[in-house]
Amino acid sequence: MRDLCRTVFCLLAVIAFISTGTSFAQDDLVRERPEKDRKFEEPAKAPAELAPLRTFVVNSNGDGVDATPGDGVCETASGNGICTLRAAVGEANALAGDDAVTFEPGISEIQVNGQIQISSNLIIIGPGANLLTIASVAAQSTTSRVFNVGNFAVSIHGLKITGGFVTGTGGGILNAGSLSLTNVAVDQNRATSFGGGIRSTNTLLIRNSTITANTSTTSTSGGISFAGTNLLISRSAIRGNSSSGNGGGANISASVSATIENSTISGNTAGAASGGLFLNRGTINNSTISGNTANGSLATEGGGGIRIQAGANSVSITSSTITNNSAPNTASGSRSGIWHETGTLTLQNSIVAGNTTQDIQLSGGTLTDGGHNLIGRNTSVETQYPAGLPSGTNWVGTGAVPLDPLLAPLALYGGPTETHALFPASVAIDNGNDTTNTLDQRGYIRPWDVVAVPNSPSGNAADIGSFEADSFPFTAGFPISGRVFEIDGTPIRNTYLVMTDGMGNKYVALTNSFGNYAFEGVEAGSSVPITAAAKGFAFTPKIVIANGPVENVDFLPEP
Ligand SMILES: [Ca+2]
Ligand SMILES: [Ca+2]
Ligand SMILES: [Ca+2]
Repeated sequence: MRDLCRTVFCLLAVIAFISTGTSFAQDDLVRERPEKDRKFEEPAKAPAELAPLRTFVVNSNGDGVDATPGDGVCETASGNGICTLRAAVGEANALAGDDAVTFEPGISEIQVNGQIQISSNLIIIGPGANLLTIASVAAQSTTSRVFNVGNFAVSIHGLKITGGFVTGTGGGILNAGSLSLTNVAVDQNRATSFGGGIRSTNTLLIRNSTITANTSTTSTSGGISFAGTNLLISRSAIRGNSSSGNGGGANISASVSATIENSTISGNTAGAASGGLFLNRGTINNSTISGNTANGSLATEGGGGIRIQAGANSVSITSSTITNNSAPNTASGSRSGIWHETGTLTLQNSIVAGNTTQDIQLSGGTLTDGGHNLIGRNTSVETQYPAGLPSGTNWVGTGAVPLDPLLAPLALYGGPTETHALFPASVAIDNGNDTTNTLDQRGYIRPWDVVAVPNSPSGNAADIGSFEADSFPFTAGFPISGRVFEIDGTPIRNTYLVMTDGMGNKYVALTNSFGNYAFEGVEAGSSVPITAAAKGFAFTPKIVIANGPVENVDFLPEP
């Protein structure tokens, strides 16, 4: 390992050694396991084939191309040592095999004039979405997005993508490959056509990320346009995007079975149908859909929160909260919360209430009750949800006397995404039955029994919706540990180690007399930079990905 570190492959070899995934790209493509399983995950050994993975370290905020792609050296002119992001990706594209790109500390913004084309398996590891911005400064054109990802396995961590304005699809990112985004912000990009933020025609996995304020100026899909086969949105926010056509937040093609979990879709606006989501197959679990608007006035438009429309589909909504969405169109009732036209929708342990004028418009298809729901107004679904407090296992109001779920405003009440907290008198508390989740949307323990509140006789003390009242966070984080020692093995005591999390919070550890240090509870899946400082020594910072407990993150002084 130490010999390896004298080569240009040093940094990534270290990262590969200390990471616990089977491989970056492949591991990122594995579906996330439930929190309760990951908690007990044992560290895996990094496979040998990761050792030769090349890393190019961006040391310039310039935009020059690589002088000689394929020579294994990232530099914009022979011998100048200047490695830009564009040069690093260009060099990686020219070389066979997987590559990685990291950034020297202190680089906070890189302005790119024209898209960066990725045509190789690649991992890009930034320090955090709040610490590094990749901004497109090109004039609007067909190539003025930030990244164009070809059909390769690409994962991007810890940076912000902004400023793209494309004539065509995918304002921030156009993806034809297997793309994984973790701790990434896609903010304020525009496209004239599909996908102001992202357009994907292949696999797209979004974790711990935000897709905000993107616009499709003359078409559909403000935040995300998805027409691939595998879509995951987890622990992420899709907020404040807009489209002139359908799908303010996301427009997901009819054949796709999407998984949306522990996420918030809020404040998105469509000029036509589907303010929050157009979704026809898949699952929405432990999520919040709030404050979205579909402004279309035609008979074929509406669906403020969600529109479910295309053919013999099947959508399951569990432990989610759908509120405060609106659709002014009254062509066939007001389609404010959920507009369900075809296929089967199963609703379980969810709040659909407080949407502007109507909660569910059933215009066709089959609505299946999974029990333990809170329906504010049962207009259009009186058969499936007869009024009653309770009505079977459900709590159901009417158009004349709506049931108020007593939700607090959408805000951060813990966890990575905004939720609606429950006021203490809400009937959602302890009247639920959540057999899917061991945590609520925020990552707080569920079910949590409020002793003073009677539980639903057929439930498990879970709350209805995505928020568990009176609960507390489950720390699913992992430890990171290592030693600091001299080349001859002498431990260096009293070395300060500083770790920065994705929110920019700094944590400090001090080595003991054996040179050991440890950080506890590092957020699962996060990539964190660690710096070391000791009197008389200089150390190269490391970036660690906490996919499990990480040991042997050792620091040796620079010669
Ligand atoms: Ca080169
Ligand atoms: Ca409870
Ligand atoms: Ca109780």
